[in-house]
Amino acid sequence: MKKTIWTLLLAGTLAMGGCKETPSFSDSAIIPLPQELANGSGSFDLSPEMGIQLVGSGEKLTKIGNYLASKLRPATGFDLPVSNESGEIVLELTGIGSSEAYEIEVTGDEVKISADGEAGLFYGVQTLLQLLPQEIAHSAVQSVQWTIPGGSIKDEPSFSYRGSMLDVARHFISLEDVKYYIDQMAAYKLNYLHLHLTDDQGWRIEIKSWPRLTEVGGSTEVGGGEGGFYTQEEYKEIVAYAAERFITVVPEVDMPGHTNAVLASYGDLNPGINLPDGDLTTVTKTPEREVQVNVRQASELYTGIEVGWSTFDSDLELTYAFVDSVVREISEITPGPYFHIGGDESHVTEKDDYIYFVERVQDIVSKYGKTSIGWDEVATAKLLPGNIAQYWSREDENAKLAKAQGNQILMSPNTRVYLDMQYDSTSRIGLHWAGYVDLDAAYSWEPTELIEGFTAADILGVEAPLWTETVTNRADIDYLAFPRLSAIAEVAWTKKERRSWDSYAKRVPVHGKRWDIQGVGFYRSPKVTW
Ligand code: TNX
Repeated sequence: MKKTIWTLLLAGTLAMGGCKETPSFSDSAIIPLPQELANGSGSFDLSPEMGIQLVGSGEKLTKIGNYLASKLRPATGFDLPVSNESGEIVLELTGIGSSEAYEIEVTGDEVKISADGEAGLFYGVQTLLQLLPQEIAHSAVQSVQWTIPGGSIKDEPSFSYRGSMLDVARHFISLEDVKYYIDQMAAYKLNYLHLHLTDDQGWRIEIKSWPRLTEVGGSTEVGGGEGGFYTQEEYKEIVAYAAERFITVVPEVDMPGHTNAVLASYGDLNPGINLPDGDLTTVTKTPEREVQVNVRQASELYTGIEVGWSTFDSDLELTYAFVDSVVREISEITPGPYFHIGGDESHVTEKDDYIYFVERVQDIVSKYGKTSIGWDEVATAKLLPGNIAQYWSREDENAKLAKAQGNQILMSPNTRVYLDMQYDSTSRIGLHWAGYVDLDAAYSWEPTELIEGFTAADILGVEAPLWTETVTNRADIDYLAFPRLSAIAEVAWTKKERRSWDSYAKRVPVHGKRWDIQGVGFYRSPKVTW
């Protein structure tokens, strides 16, 4: 008898050693870390005859089911039919609200994701994809046991705005690469894509009533490349692609500074710099060159990377007619609530002119039914109720001015979330005016603790900007955005008490394997063991 038990135990141990060990549920490398996660019993094996069952109704529910199937089919090779009748992966939508919360229950028989809102269900799907072995990221069939340990998750985000910004002005980013970035954002439950559509070096969105903006202003970029722009149809395509992934596009037209591409396209708008109207005189047209021009003549296109030297003329009525057309045309094709008016680094705009300009532009944005976001300097003006100041400069004064007016801020502290900062002095691209931002710096901070007197109620959320002075292609985007974007996504999603660098540093290497599989050329920060 004794001998039999020992034989059985030995056989069991050998069998366990023979197959790949299933990690426990709580060891799953989910980023952002769910708020509640508990081990269960047994484990679920995804197998060829299984399917996806939709419980509830609505067009988006079907879309989410199909999205999940499209993510599971390539690597598993399974059919995974999506139906209302049966299936072992159950997607249950109990409402149609805007809730981003979801729950997951994994047992031996089924995986059930339930949510009260469509976005929540979509996030549950993202979590499920991360619960599966990383081979699920392959685009060709893998012979893998598709096991998920038993357990349960209850999850919802800390902040309602979790974003990233692409500067498509300094270097134009193709439609295809923007979609690629949207896919990566969706995997980390980010829900706002801010497009910095205009700057000194380029204008990147078709405006039908001012066609030279793209003909002239879109014709180059930093370094003198050919630039580019999105037609309104292409912009709508980005908006729709993002919306299917529960991401809202926030368009930015940066003004009154950062406007040389406009001034090069329409001389009538060009005040020159610090000049009284109408004088023929010498003006600094670009930081590098002095040229004789008459004010109201087009400036030269600019392909350098200096900031803070161009401005609109805030006394000129044509300026506001221009802004009105631009805000109207972009708002018409932007379903999201926000319009970003820029407002940063207007170093050559007189303070009074700046305030007057920002207040008039806010009114125009509000007339077209949108809420303004502006870089934090806009808080020196009177903000309309509900408008947002984006904290970037580390000028706490600006953030405090916003709060004193009863307005929220969006957190983009440059020493933590600027994806264009170099990781360290050896980084092959990136700037370092705000210092070096390695992975631990991007991870280890708390939005509510950065500015004295601020609480969660004062903060709309967190956004990580990718400025593209040194970014020219997808490999450059990958190198600067990953892994940092995943760290910032966790700061925005997971509550402070749940977050720890040690835990993140153990989970992110699993994502590194997925990025390798997907061909994402991420930076192997020496701060973690990959
Ligand atoms: C500052 S951040 C800027 C951008 C530059 C960036 C480079 C902000 C609102 N303005 O114009 O691209 O630094 O890091």
